[in-house]
Amino acid sequence: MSKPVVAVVGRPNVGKSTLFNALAGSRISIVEDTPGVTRDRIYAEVSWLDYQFTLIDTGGIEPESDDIIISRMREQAETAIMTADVILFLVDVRQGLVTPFSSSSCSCCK
Ligand SMILES: Nc1nc2c(ncn2[C@@H]2O[C@H](COP(=O)(O)OP(=O)(O)O)[C@@H](O)[C@H]2O)c(=O)[nH]1
Ligand SMILES: [Mg+2]
Repeated sequence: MSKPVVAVVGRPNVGKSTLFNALAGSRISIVEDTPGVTRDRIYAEVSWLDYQFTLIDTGGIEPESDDIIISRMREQAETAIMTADVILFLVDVRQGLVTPFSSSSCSCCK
């Protein structure tokens, strides 16, 4: 049986790559203060407690942007969401859900 797939998604700069690296046990994904450093999907085979799964780090979702790179990052995140068995949606506790996710902003959530 194939391993479950877990995708880490959320807005840029909320700590997705930090969590990804912590679970992967290695600094695979770049952690930066600058949003938008991770632009594609990054995979790691993870063994955490007694669980084995494939973990995906994503570039972050900015629903309101028309910027081409940010749009591509959103598509990458949407692909990860559609691939995943489990979705870890991270938020910055200090900022909360600052941008409402309308049904038009994320095609995979329609
Ligand atoms: N205070 C605090 N900073 C964090 C935490 N997780 C990540 N960071 C910092 O937030 C910044 C963005 O982290 P990163 O993992 O690259 O976010 P990503 O863009 O969502 O992947 C980096 O400077 C991290 O060191 C956390 O739990 N607490
Ligand atoms: Mg990142």
